[in-house]
Amino acid sequence: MRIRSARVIVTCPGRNFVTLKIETDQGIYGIGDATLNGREKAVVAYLEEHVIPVLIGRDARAIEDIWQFLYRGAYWRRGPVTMRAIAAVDVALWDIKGKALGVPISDLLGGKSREAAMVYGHANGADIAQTVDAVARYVDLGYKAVRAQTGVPGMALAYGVGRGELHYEPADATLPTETTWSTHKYLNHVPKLFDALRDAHGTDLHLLHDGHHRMTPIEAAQLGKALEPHRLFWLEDPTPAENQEAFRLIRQHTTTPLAVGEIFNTLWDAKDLIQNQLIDYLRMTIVGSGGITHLRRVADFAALWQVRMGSHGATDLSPVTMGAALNFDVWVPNFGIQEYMRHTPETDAVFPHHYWFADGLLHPGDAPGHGVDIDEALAAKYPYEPRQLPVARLEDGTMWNW
Ligand code: CS2
Ligand code: MG
Repeated sequence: MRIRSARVIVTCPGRNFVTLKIETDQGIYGIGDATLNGREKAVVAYLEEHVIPVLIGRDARAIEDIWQFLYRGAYWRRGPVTMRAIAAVDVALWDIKGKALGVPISDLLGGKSREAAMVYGHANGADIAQTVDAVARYVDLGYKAVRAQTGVPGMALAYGVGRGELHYEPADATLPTETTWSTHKYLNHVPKLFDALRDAHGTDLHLLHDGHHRMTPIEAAQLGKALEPHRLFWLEDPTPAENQEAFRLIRQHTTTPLAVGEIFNTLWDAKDLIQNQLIDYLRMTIVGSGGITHLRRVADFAALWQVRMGSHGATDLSPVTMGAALNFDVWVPNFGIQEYMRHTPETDAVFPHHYWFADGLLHPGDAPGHGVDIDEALAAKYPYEPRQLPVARLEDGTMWNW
């Protein structure tokens, strides 16, 4: 089964998505997601100029060899652009293999460890009362786990506090929106949110929180300590992880579980964090980390240190990634949780899929491959729109981590 053609489809049904479609000489095709939020065209060029030409004529069944060819063969390894391009090829090929054999990708990986994946939704509000209400709405929808973010007094546009309800989308403007950040104000306020949430919603509900890389290690340690009585499921991205050692300091001070990894691209970004047991959950996902072929190696490595997988699942990860991620989640032995930020109805229509939500769990469905398709005629009605992620500055104007 040879690769006959491959092409990139860019569509913006409310937000931009980059999809690679690979077709074989046997009429079977597969699709993979290559979306890099705010930098979409860089991956389009990488695929069109450097990857697609070397794919044509190759054996579509040789997933491992093609992965190694694209990773080692580029000489320039790793990075968000390269690894998304590789992921798109990899996922499309797993999709083709599943379709050719008539089985879902979870079967190719070794079969299901569970029927469905527990997911968490995003509750956010301009203030604590609104966030408490937003969490209630997720509980009513059946969620067992909810991430909670709140606006902070005196600080406009705190991270994670959206303008919409279920469909929060940070990449909101052609040029980056400038926001202001104060860790001091944030640290004074966030523990009050979790006091209110536990008062209102009790102790059974899993609560999560995302620090979005904004704290220094000692500030993160303070927050982790302050939140210990509320038994968070995790505190995410407490501090930037370029220096993996930074987490040692946080870990020495708090038992609040730590999660990191949505911007990681290979195992090398996470190796020290895992083997030194500095984290509890790894948030790497298929589209960011070179596809299923690499992520399953990462997961097996993490399992040795009891680190569980908690895949990134914001709206910039297309339904194609969600379909692949759910096949991965129901297989992976060291599964933790799956993030699930709902896509808009327009996006769901462009990407018809077999996964479905019930009682706080996402079910991957039993369709061959990953179970997600693209309606190309509909996709063509939504042309690319340049959009970028916001930036953050401290109150004195210093650039900070968004
Ligand atoms: C976030 C994301 O989902 C998350 O945990 O950190 O919303 C992130 O900001 C976006 O994926 C950026 O594109
Ligand atoms: Mg995050």
